[in-house]
Amino acid sequence: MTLDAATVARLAERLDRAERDVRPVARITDEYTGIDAEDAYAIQRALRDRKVAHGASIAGLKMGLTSHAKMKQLGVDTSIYGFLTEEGRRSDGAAVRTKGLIRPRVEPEIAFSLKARLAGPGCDVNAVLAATDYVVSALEIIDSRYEEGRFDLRSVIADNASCACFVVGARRRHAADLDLMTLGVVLEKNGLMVATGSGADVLGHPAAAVAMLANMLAARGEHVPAGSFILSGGITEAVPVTAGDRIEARFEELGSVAVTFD
Ligand code: OOG
Ligand code: MG
Repeated sequence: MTLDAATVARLAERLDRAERDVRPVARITDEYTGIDAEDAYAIQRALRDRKVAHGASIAGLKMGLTSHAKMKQLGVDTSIYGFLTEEGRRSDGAAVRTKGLIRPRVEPEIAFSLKARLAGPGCDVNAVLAATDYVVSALEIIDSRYEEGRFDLRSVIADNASCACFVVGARRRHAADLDLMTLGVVLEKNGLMVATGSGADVLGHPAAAVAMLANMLAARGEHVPAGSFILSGGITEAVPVTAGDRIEARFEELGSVAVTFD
């Protein structure tokens, strides 16, 4: 940790404002070149506290950079996490305004809703499956609040892992009834297939991403609360969208989930 509390609060405010005003800002590491991951998560935490103070409620958490497709797209090999708000939740078929976003991209994900808390260290796939109420298909809409440039993990962690909003499919399934590893997905943009993948693309098993989340939080003395909704990370690379686009992810067993942009 290299930043003081006042700087952390100021940087969180800058990112919050960039999102609200739809106006990208310079990467935090351009100004603070020496910050570490702890600084970045402290800024993310301050951003979360700010949003809650302004009336947002926390829906859960997201894992990011959990698939080779995403890691390759961004040139990194470390997974990260962020938070989800209820205000960011959309239902299947929702229309999202591109005017409210900077450079939106969409990725298909498998989401978990937890009935019990999850705490690390030592959390594993079986513990995640035992704590899961249901799994459901999802699309995450990501939108970096930074000006275009090289990808930088610490800046992205501070920017809540680029989360903008998320669309949740209608078909809830018990995890025990499915093989989440071999469960396939076809991603379509405007009716044309753009990517395919399966649950195994996410750290070998999407529940492994949720376990990693619990273990990462344990290192900070935190846990995943019961009732949390969790995005386990993009299965394929993210697809850029503009007004008029429609994205649909067709999941085996979990059905389809779609979003349109206007
Ligand atoms: C970072 C967000 C990563 C995922 O599912 O991998 C993420 C980014 O792509 O800007 O949400
Ligand atoms: Mg994602």
